[in-house]
Amino acid sequence: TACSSRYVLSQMHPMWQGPLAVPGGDRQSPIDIVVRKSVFDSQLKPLVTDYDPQTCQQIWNNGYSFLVEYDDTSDKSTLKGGPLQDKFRLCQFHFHWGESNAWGSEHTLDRRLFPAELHLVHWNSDKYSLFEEAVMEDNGLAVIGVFLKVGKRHEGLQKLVDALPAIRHKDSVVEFTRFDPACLLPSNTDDYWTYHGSLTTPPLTESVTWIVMKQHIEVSHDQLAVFRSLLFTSAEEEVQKSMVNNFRVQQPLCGRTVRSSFT
Ligand code: SG6
Ligand code: ZN
Repeated sequence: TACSSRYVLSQMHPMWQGPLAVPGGDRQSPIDIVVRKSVFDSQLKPLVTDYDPQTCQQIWNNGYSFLVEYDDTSDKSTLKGGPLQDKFRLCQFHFHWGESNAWGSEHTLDRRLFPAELHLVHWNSDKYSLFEEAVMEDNGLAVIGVFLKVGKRHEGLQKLVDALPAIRHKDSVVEFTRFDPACLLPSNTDDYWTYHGSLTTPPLTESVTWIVMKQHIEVSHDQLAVFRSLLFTSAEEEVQKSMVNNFRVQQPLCGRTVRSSFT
């Protein structure tokens, strides 16, 4: 069955040279969140984010997405609360998006697709000493997912959008400082869904507590168009490929429960 399979199918991208061995297979991400099947859990606390914009370091095109990376050598930018028992350190955020506004998110709500999805990646610094260690372990990572909708221009996002032309090609990196990731969170972070899942790219390890925000943020069509002007390919390659549709296909729930912090 889909849930006992130890392999995942490759996707049409050089990063996915499959079939790939995955450690388990019954806790994969992303998933469709069926709102009426999610279970309210009164024990779920509000999220506590404490981000220091001074830890922001650089932005790079890794050939799959663009990453804004944070200094994670100390507990200066952290996430606590919500479904989490431990303290988690922010290491990077990135997005997934489509070639059109009709799709692009990894998670969906009652099968509804969003044009893009933000992922803020954190690792458990109470239990582990490096991201590389945490990524292999149960309860190692916590990722906040935020859906993007097309509407009015997002002021906070614009500083990021302005930096993208400098990292158009794969493997390009530029300095990027003092960006407060909290400006990309919705106004209400108390309402979210949470479930146990995996990274959505190799190594696909099932180490992630997913926290998907109920509230979306709004960005303009023009801002998303700049995301789409990035390239999967390096400057040396002859055939240049637009960076679009960098999401993983949805994975079976395999009996997992999605909990909600709200009714
Ligand atoms: C993105 O997602 C990033 C990459 C990787 C991947 O595409 O480019 O850095 O992130 C934490 C990590 O390895 C998986 O992260 S995700 O599961 O949050 N989508
Ligand atoms: Zn992601």
